[in-house]
Amino acid sequence: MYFGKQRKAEGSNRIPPNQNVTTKFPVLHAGNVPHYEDLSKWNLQVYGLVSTPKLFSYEDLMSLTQAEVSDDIHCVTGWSKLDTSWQGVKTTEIVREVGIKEKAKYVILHAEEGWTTNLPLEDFLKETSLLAHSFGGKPLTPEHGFPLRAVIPHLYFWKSAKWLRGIQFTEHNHPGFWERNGYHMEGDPWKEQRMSWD
Ligand SMILES: Nc1nc2c(c(=O)[nH]1)N[C@H]1C(S)=C(S)[C@@H](COP(=O)(O)O)O[C@H]1N2
Ligand SMILES: [Mo]
Repeated sequence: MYFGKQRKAEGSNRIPPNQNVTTKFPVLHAGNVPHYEDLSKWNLQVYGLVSTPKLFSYEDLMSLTQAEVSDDIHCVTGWSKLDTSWQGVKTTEIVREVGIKEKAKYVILHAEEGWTTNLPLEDFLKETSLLAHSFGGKPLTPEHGFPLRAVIPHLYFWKSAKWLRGIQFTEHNHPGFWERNGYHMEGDPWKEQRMSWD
């Protein structure tokens, strides 16, 4: 288990510049909320610059080592939510399953409806990065990404793809949905990397 808040509570300020704390849980996305009747048809494809590309069923993911991450999240539109807790599988655990090739430097997260986001491999593999199936101990609600979403708390929350269906490892940095529309390739809230020109 890893508790980011304990680390950050030691610092004097845990709110990144120009963010406001909310106790609500806003729902933000482009496109439609998918509803799954039958998870036996759902899978997660992990591919690209890996030694063994794999297709994980929901059951496969549940049989991997389970982990919990508690941390603050920061949306680029200005809200931050403190002490969110997520349960799922560490990104490092998935990488252990497929093996990363040396050339891999970036990751593209693929969601339903062709939505994507990109991030450096180093950020994807950070200790606090999780593939979450649950929030606060309960399965994700459809609006928040059921059955599986990425949670990358140290970057603006748009990098945390809901309705995750694919993880692709690449050599080059390919802009995703918001990144093609001007959002930052990295998205560090502490550096206020909101738009690509920030
Ligand atoms: N598939 C998908 N994931 C997405 C988005 C999206 O449009 N599509 N929006 C992102 C944005 S901008 C934010 S702030 C968070 C919001 O997550 P929440 O609705 O659970 O608060 O989801 C991120 N993940
Ligand atoms: Mo966002």
